[in-house]
Formats: sequence, structure tokens, C-alpha cells
Amino acid sequence: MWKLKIAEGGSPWLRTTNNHVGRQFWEFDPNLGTPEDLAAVEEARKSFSDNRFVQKHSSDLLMRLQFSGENLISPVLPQVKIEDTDDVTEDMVENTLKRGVDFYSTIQAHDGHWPGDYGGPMFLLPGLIITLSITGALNTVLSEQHKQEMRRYLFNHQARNFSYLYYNSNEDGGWGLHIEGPSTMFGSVLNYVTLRLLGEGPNDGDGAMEKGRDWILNHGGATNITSWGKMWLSVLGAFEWSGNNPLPPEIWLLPYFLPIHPGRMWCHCRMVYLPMSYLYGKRFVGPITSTILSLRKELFTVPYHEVNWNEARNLCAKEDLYYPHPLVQDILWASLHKIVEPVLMRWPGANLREKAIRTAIEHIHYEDENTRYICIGPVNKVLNMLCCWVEDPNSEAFKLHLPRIHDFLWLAEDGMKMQGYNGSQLWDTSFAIQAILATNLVEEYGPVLKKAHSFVKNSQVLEDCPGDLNYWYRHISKGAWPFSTADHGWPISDCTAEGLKAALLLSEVPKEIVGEPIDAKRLYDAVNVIISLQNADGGLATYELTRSYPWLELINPAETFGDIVIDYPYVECTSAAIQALISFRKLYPGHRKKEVDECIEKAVKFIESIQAADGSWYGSWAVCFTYGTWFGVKGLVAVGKTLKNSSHVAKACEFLLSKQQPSGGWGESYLSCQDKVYSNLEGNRSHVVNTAWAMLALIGAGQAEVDQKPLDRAARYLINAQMENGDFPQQEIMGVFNRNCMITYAAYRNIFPIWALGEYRCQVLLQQGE
Ligand code: LAN
Repeated sequence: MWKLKIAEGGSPWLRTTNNHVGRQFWEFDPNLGTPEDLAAVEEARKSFSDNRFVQKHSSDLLMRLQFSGENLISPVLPQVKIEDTDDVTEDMVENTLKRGVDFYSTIQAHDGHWPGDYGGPMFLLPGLIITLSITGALNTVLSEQHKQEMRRYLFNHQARNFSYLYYNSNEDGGWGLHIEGPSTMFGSVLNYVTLRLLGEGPNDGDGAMEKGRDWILNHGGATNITSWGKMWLSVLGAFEWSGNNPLPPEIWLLPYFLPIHPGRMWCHCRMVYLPMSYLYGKRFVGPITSTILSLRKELFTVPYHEVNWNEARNLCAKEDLYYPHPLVQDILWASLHKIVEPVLMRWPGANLREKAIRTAIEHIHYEDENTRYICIGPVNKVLNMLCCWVEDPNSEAFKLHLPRIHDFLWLAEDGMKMQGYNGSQLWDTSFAIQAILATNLVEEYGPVLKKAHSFVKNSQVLEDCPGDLNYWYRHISKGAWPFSTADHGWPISDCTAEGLKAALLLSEVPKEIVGEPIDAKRLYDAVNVIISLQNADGGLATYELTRSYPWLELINPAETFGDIVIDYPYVECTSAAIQALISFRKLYPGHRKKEVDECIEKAVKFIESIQAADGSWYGSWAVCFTYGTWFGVKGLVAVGKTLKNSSHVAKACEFLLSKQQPSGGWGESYLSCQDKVYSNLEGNRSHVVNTAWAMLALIGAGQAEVDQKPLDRAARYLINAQMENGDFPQQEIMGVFNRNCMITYAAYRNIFPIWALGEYRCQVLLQQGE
């Protein structure tokens, strides 16, 4: 049976700064599991695959089964159900909260964090499998069981439209960009190739492989894949490099004052194109095996040697096209391709190429070393690993990469997936702390909070990266909190803010209950990071300052992602900074007073300036206007604004109220993110997470003093949505990045209903009559 391991190392090739706190990975042990355990796992798998067209999102059940088995709470309090016509009483809410937190406590890990599924995107596992096949490490890194679970995952998420006549027929047969999206060429080709590399024959899978191939060929074949897909197929040997637009590493040799310098780009963009440019510069191609030769036949509508590669550079299936190339890009790529590349490919231009390649690999090693080989994200993780192998197959760097692969793999009832990060540990834990504190049931959950507190303390980044930060284009890190673990180490503005908020709140709870407060010095460092990340316009971006101009988006070549080229200021990051600094200022009013005051003031102005005409804010990192508006409102509420004294807050409440469903909840579709227009979920269903965000914003704004009824209705929806065991249902996917790709936040379904009902209990029901 599979077992989730927490905070363990286990390989001499693993490095850590904090004894692996936060690390999570799955291991298969054939001797583990009672027959009942195994049956429960099988049942969860079967139920997922039977319902996979209706409920595309898995519920992270394997982890939940394992943990709730280890930490049984008994007795589970009886479930509460409430009629539309009943009043919501304090008792009912308290009961729901206790059931909710009791359950949620059972899935806390011993190091204090809440492990969980961070899957969703469907273009990540292919990068790993392609890299492992090329490097010959597939069978040493992955066991048979790993491979089996990966195949399960890929087949489970193949689009097979529901049909009454042919329940199991694959009407579509393709794969999407993410688990809930429609089929795309990027998803279909890469996942088809992945299954082939994992051992499926072209006619295996009960017709599923054939269906997948039909989708690809009916949509024009692999020449229509997006640019990232072309790059992956090229290193694999199933596409020609001449069919790619140029990715010249020489861009790293440009002077920094140029706005297009990679050092000025969003760190994720920079870190992904860095190894891509290394591989492109070398025109690296892996060993051509019989599978690769066969793929060359399977993926294209014409014989491989007849493909028009020059034309292929600019092809992209319409299903994939979110950000079509503007004309300037086509001109730029054509001139680089036709004029510059030929020069760089032979003497004397090749000397420059050599130098650029050396610069690129130097930056790759710096990134690897300073993330303990986790890397900033799943894409550059596997690309960097491949580059290290290309540089030297016997290198230490490559060996150091291998054990960190497991940090990205997650197992659920839908199979094994590659996650969008090495987890969302710190982010979820900071929110969980705030949610539990909002219930005011501190004494009951003291031990839970104490463990979570120690996790937060153990996860702060304590040092800047080494060397001259400017040379490496790095911002300071000391005092920041990361999104996942300290070993990952990249600082993020809003993770720092949420970590700081959690640490400050816990510092006010008696240390007998939650443990020693964090040193003030470390809080100062966090504040320093936040202040240093404020842009001139008052807004905060994600990891760094905004270093270049939005027009740079013109050269965004990744057809499926929007807004990737620079780090933009966001309402989420800016609001989190305000909230953190306000809590900090209350406890440490003298510390850097002028800078803290100014930072808050400018941030508030920024948030007000980006509010949409309808009163909402667009959220960039979760779905969508309900998320953005929660942050917008909370940023303003933190400085004392309410719906009575601020037209901005009033307008935001009006917006939220206009979207409440007859059921009392809110339910927003991921289409909001793509289209930037509010869209309800299909069938106007409600979603516990959207409902909780809307409630939190309304409660903060002072809605209860004006008209409490909308809050009562929302509370009723949440109470009734809770399941028998105290968990909440996993509904539609709620995270997003770059406008178009969705990502899972498995803990949100627990955290946010608890938080919203907690505030409802303490700030609405218990305030009545006071
Ligand atoms: C994340 C995850 C966390 C997220 C929040 C902290 C929630 C947000 O408030 C700021 C942005 C951030 C840090 C974020 C940025 C984009 C990430 C890193 C991700 C969504 C996780 C995966 C995604 C990354 C870009 C995926 C790889 C794809 C590329 C296009 C490079």
C-alpha cells in the first residue's frame, strides 16, 4: 500500500536547511495495509473513475484515509441540517465548526502542516516522463507502482464525453490543459506521448490510445501543438528544432538596462526560458529509440520527412490559442530564425553561442543549488535536471536532482500526478491558523495551533541567496515566507504577509497554549521584505518588484498562457501586505513607523485605483472575482473602511450581493478567469469556497449591521454542505495561474468554510444585542 511520508529525507543526495520540515512524498510498501484499508482505497479509485465525467476533481481521499485512520477523533459530533425557514442558531454554527475543525485536525501532519494535493495542470507530468526517458532514469526513479498510478491518472483524465448509449466510449479522446478544461493539442499530444513512454502501445488501453491519436490527427496533428509542446517533442526527437521559434540563450548576455533583459522578467518566465534556451542553443536531441521513430509516425498527418517545419513554427490549434502571437512577434521570430540563428550556428558566431550557453548553465546551477534542487516550479525542475544531464550525465548535479522528483509527485484516488509546486504547505498552514483562530475555539484546538505555529516558525527563510544578488537577478529573501517549504526558499510577497499575519496572531495567544512566539527580529525581517517589494504605484507583485513594462507581453510566445512575461502588481499581494502591516503596526507601533505608514497608504490607494466599475476586483490566483473582491475588501477594511464610510467597500458589497444564488451560496466558474467576466458555475450551483470568500468580505465590510439576512442564508448553505464526517465536499477546481490554467487547492474546502463560519459566529451572531 502507498504511504505518505512527512518531513523525511532518506537519500544521501538530499540537502536541507530545516531538517526537511514540510517535505511530503509518497512511497509504496507492499507489506503495508490491512485488507480493509486496501478495500477502502480500491473503492475510492473505483468511485472516482465511475464518476469522472461528472466530477473531474478528485477529493484527495488517499491522504485523508491514511491520516484520519491514524488520528481518529471519536465520537464525531452529530451532523446538523437546517431548513430554509429555520433560524441559524449559535449552537448549530458552533457544532458545525467543531465538526469541521475536528475533522481538519485529523489530517494535520506531525510537523504541523496540512499536506494535500496540488495537482490540476495536465502539462507537467509529460515533462518529467520525457526527461526521465531521455536520461534513461525512468525505471530507476519510478517503481512499477508509480508508473501504474501515472497511467491510471492519465486515463482517468482523458476526455470521454458522457453518452447514454456508450457510457464508456471516448467521444472526444483528448486531454485538456488542466483537469477540468476541454481537450487541447498541448494536453493531448503530451499526455499521449507520456502514456507511450510509460509503456502503452499505440493500440492499448481498450481503444483509448487510438481515440487519443484520433483527436490529435483530426485536429491537424502535432505540428499544431503550442510552442512549449514543440520544445518538449524536439528534445525527445519527435519534432525538428527547425520547427521551433528561436529561444536564443544570447538574451542573457544583453545589458540589463534593456527592458527585454530576462532579469527583468517574471521569475517563473525567466526560470522556464533559461533551460529551454540552453537546450535550444545546443539543439539537444535525446536518443532515437524505436518508440520515438514510431511516435514520428503516430503524431503527424503527413510522413515525418514531408512536414513543413518552417510553417510549423507558427502553427497552433485553435483549441489551445489563448494568447495569439501579435504580428511583431512573428516578424521578430522570423528574423531571428532566418538571419541570426544561421550566424550563431557556425564560426565565428558559434563562439558567442558557446559563451551564452555557459552563462545559461551557470544560472541553472545557481537556481538548483539555492532551492536544494527543488527549483522554483515543476517546469524548470525537470528542464534544469535535463540540462544538468546534458552537460554531464554523471554529474553530481543530476544525482542531486533525482530524489527531489518525489517532492512533486502526489497520489490521490485519480492516480499519481505531477504537482504545480512542491506543495502549498506554508500557504495553507497560514490560512488554517487564521481560520481556526477566527472560530475563537482556541482552547479546544490548542495542540493543533501549537503544531501549526512551529511549522510557521520552521518555514521562514532565514538567509538571502549567496553572492551578489544583482548578478543573479535575485531579490532579498531573508525574513520572507515561501509558498511551500523553507528548502524551496523563493520569497513571495503574499506568502510572507500571510505567514506574518499568522505569526502575529499566535504571538497574542498565551504561550502555554500555542508555544513560544517568534522573535521580534524575525518579524522585522518579514516586514522588511514586504516593504522592499512595494512598487512605485503602491502595488505589490508576487516574488519581485515589477522590473519592466506590460508591453513586453507582446513577446509572450506561450500561446496558452496570458500575462507571464513580467511580474505585475496584484490585488491579492497588495491587500495581504496591508493586512499584515496593520497587524504588525498594532503590536510594534514604533518600528520603521514612517515607512510602514507610507507603504500602507500607498497600497490602499493602489487597491482603490484598480477596483472595477462594478465594484469587484479581478483575482489572478483563484476563481476569481469572489477571490479578488475578498482581498480588495479586506485590504480596505484593515485600514478602517466599511460599507458605511467607503464608497469602494459599499460598491464591492453591492457587487457580491448581486451574485448570491437562491441557495444562499456563491458559485463562480473558472471561465471568469479566462474571460475576465463574472460567470456562474454551470446550473448556477454554489461552491463552498466561493461562498466563504464572499461571506468573509461581507462580514468584514459590516454587512451584518445593514442587513444580516444574506449572511444567514450563506451560513445555512455552508452548514448544510458539510458532510457526515465533518469534511466539506470537493467541488470545482478553485486555483488558477496565468489566466488560463487551473490548479487544485485541496485544503480550501476545509479552511474557508471554517473561517467564514468562525467569523460569522464571533462577529455576527455573538455581537448581536451587544
Ligand atoms: C503559484 C502558487 C502560489 C501563488 C500565490 C501565492 C497563491 C499567489 O498569491 C501569488 C502567485 C503564486 C506564488 C503562484 C504563481 C504561479 C505558480 C508558481 C503558482 C500558481 C503555482 C504554479 C505556477 C507556475 C507558474 C506553474 C508553472 C507554469 C508556468 C507557466 C511557468
